Amino acid sequence: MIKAASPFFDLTGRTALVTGSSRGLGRAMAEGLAAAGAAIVLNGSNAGRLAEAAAELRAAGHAVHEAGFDVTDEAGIVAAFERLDAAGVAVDILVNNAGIQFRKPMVELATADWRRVIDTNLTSAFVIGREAARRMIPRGHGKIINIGSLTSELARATVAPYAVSKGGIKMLTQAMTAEWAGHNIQANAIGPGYMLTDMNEALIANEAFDTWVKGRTPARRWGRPDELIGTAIYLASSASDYVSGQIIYVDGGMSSVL
Ligand code: GCO
Repeated sequence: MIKAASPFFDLTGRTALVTGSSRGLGRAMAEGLAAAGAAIVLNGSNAGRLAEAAAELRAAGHAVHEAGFDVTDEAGIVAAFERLDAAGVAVDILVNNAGIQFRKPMVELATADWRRVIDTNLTSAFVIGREAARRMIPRGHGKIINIGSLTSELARATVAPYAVSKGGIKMLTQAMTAEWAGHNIQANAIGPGYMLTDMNEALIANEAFDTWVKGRTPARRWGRPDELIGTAIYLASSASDYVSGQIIYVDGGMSSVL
């Protein structure tokens, strides 16, 4: 348990649904929110990985529920929320983390691949956010944390659908604020920089790209998934009750410099 430095950051009594949380950034944030006192609803589309992650978090003493749905399956999302309702599990904190990357020049990009990235990274955040908000509004409180990217602001060649989806995440966060802040729901985003994740494995292994990231990042290094935890706890806690529509970059300074 991370001893809360102040009651502001204590998540005891809250439940957090983190999409794509059986590995990578989602797993790290789920563990961090659990350590701050939250019960966790783990999500993933791979049943084996989800069960393994749930067992590991339970072994660490955390309260864990499992919600194995595909974030592009609207019926599956609705059914998962209905199962949580029936089990008396109220989602107080939603982290829309699930996402995929697909690197290809646009002139070679199939429309189906474009749609797959947009559906997984952006439309899912709307659908899951809507289902969560429908339940948060009558309860009078909620926290939504959407996971953006440096590409929420700046494009990079060969990642168009990903960048467009993450630019959309930034504006969806602001749209959620426009409609839900009056119901005491704070919607914010985290913009990770170049992080050491499976999704970036090919980039990390590429010497030229690795050199570029370290040269372009003022911190001169890649970020670790656990380095998102503090910002996730902040945005999930009462410390951010008057903060909404913001995107906080955890990027070693990359978005701040030319
Ligand atoms: C890429 C990377 C990036 C990072 C991250 C940067 O191909 O450029 O996958 O998209 O993952 O989103 O903020």
